[in-house]
Amino acid sequence: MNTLKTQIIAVFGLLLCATSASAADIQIKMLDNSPTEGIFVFEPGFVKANVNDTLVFIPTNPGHNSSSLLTPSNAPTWKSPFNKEYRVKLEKEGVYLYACDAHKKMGMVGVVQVGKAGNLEEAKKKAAEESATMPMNKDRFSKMLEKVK
Ligand SMILES: [Cu+2]
Repeated sequence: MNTLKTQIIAVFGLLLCATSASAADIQIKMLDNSPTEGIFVFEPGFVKANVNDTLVFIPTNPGHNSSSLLTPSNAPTWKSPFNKEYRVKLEKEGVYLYACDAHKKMGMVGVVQVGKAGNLEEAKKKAAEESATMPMNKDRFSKMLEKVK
């Protein structure tokens, strides 16, 4: 009987762990150069997250920041200081676009999908406007947005 009780308690414990699979920190490095993605990148550039996850921008190389270009309606915008670790909590569903203020023109941009991408068309429009001003890597936004499902 005692063994059964122990087993039941153990199963309950496991269930609790599984259902409270809680909000995650998602690290995004700010890099001068990536062997796979080229120069001036956020890595990973595309992130799929859950509501209440937190983006953590890591100043792996100096000279970068993170600044939102588009957030879902009623989600706050952000603008991080340069060369500082910076956290953005994702409390609303939708697509987020952001860039490094110093290197946006070089395509240092990123896309985050949180839950359902209700504002995808708006995001694509904004991304196309921004991409049109980039002399290089103007296909980065569209490649990332293709991953939004
Ligand atoms: Cu930068």
